[in-house]
Amino acid sequence: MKVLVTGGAGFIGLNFIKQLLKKGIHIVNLDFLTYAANVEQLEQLNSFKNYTFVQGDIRDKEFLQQIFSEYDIRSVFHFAAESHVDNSIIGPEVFIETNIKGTFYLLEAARKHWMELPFKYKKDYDKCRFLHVSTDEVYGSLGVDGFFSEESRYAPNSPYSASKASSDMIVRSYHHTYGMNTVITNCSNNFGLYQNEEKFIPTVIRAAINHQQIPIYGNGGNVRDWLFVEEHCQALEVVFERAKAGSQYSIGGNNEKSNIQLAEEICSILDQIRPSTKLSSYKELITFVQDRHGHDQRYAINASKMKRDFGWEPSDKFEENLLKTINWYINKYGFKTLK
Ligand code: NAD
Ligand code: TDX
Repeated sequence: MKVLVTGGAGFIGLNFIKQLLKKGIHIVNLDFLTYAANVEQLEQLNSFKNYTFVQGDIRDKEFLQQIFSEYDIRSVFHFAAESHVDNSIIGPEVFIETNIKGTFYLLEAARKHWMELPFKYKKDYDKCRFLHVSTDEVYGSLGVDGFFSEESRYAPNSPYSASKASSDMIVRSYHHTYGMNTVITNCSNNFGLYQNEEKFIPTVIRAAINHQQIPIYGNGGNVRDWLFVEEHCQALEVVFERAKAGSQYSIGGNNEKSNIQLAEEICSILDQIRPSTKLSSYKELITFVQDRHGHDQRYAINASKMKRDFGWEPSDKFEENLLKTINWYINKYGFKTLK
């Protein structure tokens, strides 16, 4: 019996697999290896005996059915997705295909495999679990006040968030209709090691150390709630182990920053640990550029259900984790790119 992780070559999936492998759990990592995959990092995982990599597409339903039977999958952590909002604005179709249809095919493969297993008791079927990793963006945008929680109304604004919202609804329906043991998590913005360079924090670091303009959309006043990826991964394990079937959890960092505030914070850290040879501060590179279409103003999570049910809460180690992240990116491309 093995645990299926989809999208395990991506940012969060890779962090998650590293966490689980250390515990001796056997993981099957199913990833299509799109542009977002961390191929070099994946190779290091091959040294674990309890790890199997399968390259494949969640849009391929026959292939998914084979995987469920071949590895007798009874636990699923579903990360695989197209994840970048800007890409969804330029080309939404692959978001519909991967995030909606891909999730549907995966649910179907799980349902068919689990229903065909010769379980003597319904409780054995109920032990098979499908955890769907989703986002706070399904709830749309907040004004200056308030927080998203499990009770918030779905109001997605981008093709990305609409595709994630749709996938959440399909997962929900599989619990209500087929009694499948599903759980949905909606997390705020993650940061940390292995994040694709298209995302905001890697963009700021890369631009700064290359002495390029640091692009800030609009006036930089948009707010995100940042959570260190390893804390998100721990939260997912807790939810998987302890949540009730059909439940949903909001996960957040309790750590709101406007984009301009965060960019300046990163620049200040870089000024200390890797001062520019040309500028008195990297902040001089900050440039306001055209805003993202339909740019959500503010995301913030009330994660009190996670605390109440499981005692989980985010740490207050943002600065320490941001420094760790910056150092990792400097090692990744700092020395060779600094002019
Ligand atoms: P990512 O873009 O870094 O990685 C996605 C992975 O999925 C990649 O390895 C890619 O190769 C794989 N993939 C894409 N299409 C596939 C397909 N058709 N078949 C198989 N694999 C495919 O994404 P991420 O930031 O690690 O996000 C992981 C999940 O977490 C996503 O579902 C995302 O919506 C959700 N999420 C992300 C954040 C965040 O801040 N990054 C926050 C909340 C929720
Ligand atoms: O160059 C940039 N300049 C800029 O100002 C980029 C790439 C982003 N931004 C802004 C847009 C957002 O307000 O920074 C903020 C964060 O942007 P992203 O890193 O693209 O993240 P976001 O759009 O908030 O979505 C992320 O969090 C929720 C993930 O990409 C999603 O997958 C997740 O669901």
